[in-house]
Amino acid sequence: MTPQETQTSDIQTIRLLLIEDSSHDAEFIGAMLERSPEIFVKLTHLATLAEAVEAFKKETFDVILLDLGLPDNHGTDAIALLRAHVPETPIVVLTGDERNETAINAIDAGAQDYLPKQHVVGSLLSRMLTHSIARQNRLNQANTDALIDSLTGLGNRRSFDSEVERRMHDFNRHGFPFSVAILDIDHFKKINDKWGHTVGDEALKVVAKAIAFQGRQSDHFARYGGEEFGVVMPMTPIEGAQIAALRCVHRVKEAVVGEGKFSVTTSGGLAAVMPGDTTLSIVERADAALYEAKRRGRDRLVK
Ligand code: GH3
Ligand code: MG
Ligand code: MG
Ligand code: MG
Ligand code: MG
Repeated sequence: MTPQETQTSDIQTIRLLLIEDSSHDAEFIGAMLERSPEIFVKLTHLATLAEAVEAFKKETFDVILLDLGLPDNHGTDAIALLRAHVPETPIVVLTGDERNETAINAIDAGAQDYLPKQHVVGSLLSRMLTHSIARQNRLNQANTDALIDSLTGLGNRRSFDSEVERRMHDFNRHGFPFSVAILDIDHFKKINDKWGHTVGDEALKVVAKAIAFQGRQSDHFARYGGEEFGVVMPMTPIEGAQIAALRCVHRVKEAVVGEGKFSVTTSGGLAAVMPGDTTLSIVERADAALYEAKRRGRDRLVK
């Protein structure tokens, strides 16, 4: 029987990456965790940061146990490097250095916890690992929740803004083009008035689904405001973006709401990034185009 088969449901399986250059220390830690009854550890042991960075391309870990004295990186810089690669994975620092200053530096650099090797005992280490993972999971979940629109499951305004910011940075730094579309449901107030707010909410979900359907993997969809949706299209100049945004407008029109009772139309404004743009100016240009689409009679896209 494998260890996994013997576990009961309240024993946690932890995918642990141990970065430790001393094979003696690594064996000691491995043996200790094996004897810890409250966790089952799937241990990966690597001796350098370079190997760890390579491993992140293929594998996911629940927690990293990091020796601070490594041949290719001595000290807390290692923490910053790991966080840059796997920002959502908690790091517990293990070191032979008992000074308070080292502990403080490690925590400041982003480690979740700190344990001098002299004080390692199995039950303490296993608790540190499980608590670090639990804390990080709550943080990751909160970060995700903060970016999601709960009604439609798309990104929210904040996620839209941060996506535009990220693409603007890529444009300024590397010249990567991108486009932004804002789509607004036409006469939505009338729909709420006629069918009620619950059906209105259902319409928002249907529209969200139609807009996000079959977009490119890299396209980012968000509910930007009440009945407005934002689409950020990375690596997409205006011609391609126009085709994609028009497809959104058409798909919304085809979708039915309220068990086939009715359908809705949208108006869209489109803008592609230009030299000198800011995150504000590109969104304002898309907004101005949207206003123009409304003015020209709705159910259309203006760039
Ligand atoms: P226009 O074609 O000019 O965009 O007209 P409109 O009625 O869509 O625009 P207006 O800005 O006047 O009204 C937007 C309406 O969207 C107001 C509100 O009734 C509705 N709305 C906004 N957020 C929500 C929501 O979360 N749920 C529901 N059911 N309705 C919403
Ligand atoms: Mg060591
Ligand atoms: Mg070392
Ligand atoms: Mg609106
Ligand atoms: Mg509207």
